[in-house]
Amino acid sequence: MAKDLRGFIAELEKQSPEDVARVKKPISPRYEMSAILTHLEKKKRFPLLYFENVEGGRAPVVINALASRRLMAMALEAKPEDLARKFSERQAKPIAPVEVSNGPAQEVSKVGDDADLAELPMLTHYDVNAAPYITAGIIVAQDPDTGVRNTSYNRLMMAGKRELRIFMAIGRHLWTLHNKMERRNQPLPIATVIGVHPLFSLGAQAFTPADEDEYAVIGGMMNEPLRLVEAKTVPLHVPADAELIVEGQILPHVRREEGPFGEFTGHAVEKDERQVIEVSAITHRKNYIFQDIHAGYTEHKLMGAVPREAALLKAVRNAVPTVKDVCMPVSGNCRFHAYISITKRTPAQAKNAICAAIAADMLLKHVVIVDDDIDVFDEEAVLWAVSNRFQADRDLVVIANAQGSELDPTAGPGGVNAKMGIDATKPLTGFPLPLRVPDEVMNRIRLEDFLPQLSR
Ligand SMILES: Cc1cc2nc3c(=O)[nH]c(=O)nc-3n(C[C@H](O)[C@H](O)[C@H](O)COP(=O)(O)O)c2cc1C
Ligand SMILES: [Mn+2]
Repeated sequence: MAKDLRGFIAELEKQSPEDVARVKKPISPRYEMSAILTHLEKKKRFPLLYFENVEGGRAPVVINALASRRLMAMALEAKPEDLARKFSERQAKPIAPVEVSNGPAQEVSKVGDDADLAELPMLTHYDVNAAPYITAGIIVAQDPDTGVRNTSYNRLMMAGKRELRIFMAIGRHLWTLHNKMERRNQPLPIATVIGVHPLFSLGAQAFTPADEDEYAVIGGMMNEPLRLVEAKTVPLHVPADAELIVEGQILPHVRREEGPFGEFTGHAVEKDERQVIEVSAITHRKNYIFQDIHAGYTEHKLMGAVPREAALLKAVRNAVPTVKDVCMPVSGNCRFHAYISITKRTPAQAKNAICAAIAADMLLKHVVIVDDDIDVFDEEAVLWAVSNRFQADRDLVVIANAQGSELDPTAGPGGVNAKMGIDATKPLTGFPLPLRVPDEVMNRIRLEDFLPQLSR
């Protein structure tokens, strides 16, 4: 069976039922689901949430399909600390998609004026949000000259029965495709894919060159070819096993107000004049599941971490072959901070690692390089290394006025911000020895023999 969202949930309920929480009481997508999620986040609980009974008889909603490294590790068949490595492995082996004549994603098809976005259970997360949004929509678009397909998550604001407004970060692939078409005074046909297997979500975010077909990258991530069907109203192929597809086009030379919207930084982004999508069809499974990703919450941050960590690992390895691990922690929105461990072999390699990391990821602001005895997934251990092995006058790198994210709340106009590198590695020689109880004694004196009640 093809990998899809409902198959993943069924598998999860079988293998790890405590990771799925079904809400049976009627609930509104306007703030109420967000309240449930907020209560759980405060308790640091991140189960996959399945809202079965959505007000107005609308489709059920799933949130948190990628809210923990453990869930992603399950999907990728890897250990949590190996996610970036496994992601890189699969990214290096794309699998071409296959075309099929029909698929569940088109069981119900509403074309033209029959399409109505108001039927979807789009969520309103925060008091500042201007309208309900599609937040788990993966936009597929094709380069008109090369035929290469791109995928990216983009927030989509509800603006009418058949109108969405879109935020495309400037310079990214989707923005570039739209820009190319706009210069020709033409619309860019797109399809928005909603409700997919977590591996689809991860593959869709891979850092890829513009000439690589992202459907093949997604296939590689899923370890099976993606099944595609012809879209109803746009010249594109769409995933046959998605829950829901919204077809349409990004209009040339049209800008209308989008936002405010609460973003991944935990802050609102102001309204601005942004691009407009005219919807031409909505297709879905008969009993489709709607997916949401809560902006600024753990899932949103973590799902972006793995593709970025994979890209960083690769870039830093070019500069420092003995790089060990990379973690982009939730405290840095999984984008602004990176903790990188290296097995240091030459006196100043940490500085090279800092430069490589900063150059590789535009969103990254702060990099901490530690020795390989520090677990980068243990934030306290990383800060311990900073406190003991770092001197600001010698080990700090600051780059002023670099390109960062437009969403960084402290950045200047156009997302210009500062980058900082912290070398928290010890010198190769002449540093005090770390503390250790002799290995022989650690292995001989076992907790289960002396304090069995505390050994688990
Ligand atoms: C949940 C989520 C929401 C996102 N929202 C947006 C968005 O609204 N606009 C945007 O430009 N990028 C957004 N991104 C980031 C893009 O999906 C990501 O940078 C993508 O890989 C860009 O691909 P591209 O360069 O191929 O267009 C989002 C990512 C995630 C995980
Ligand atoms: Mn791309």
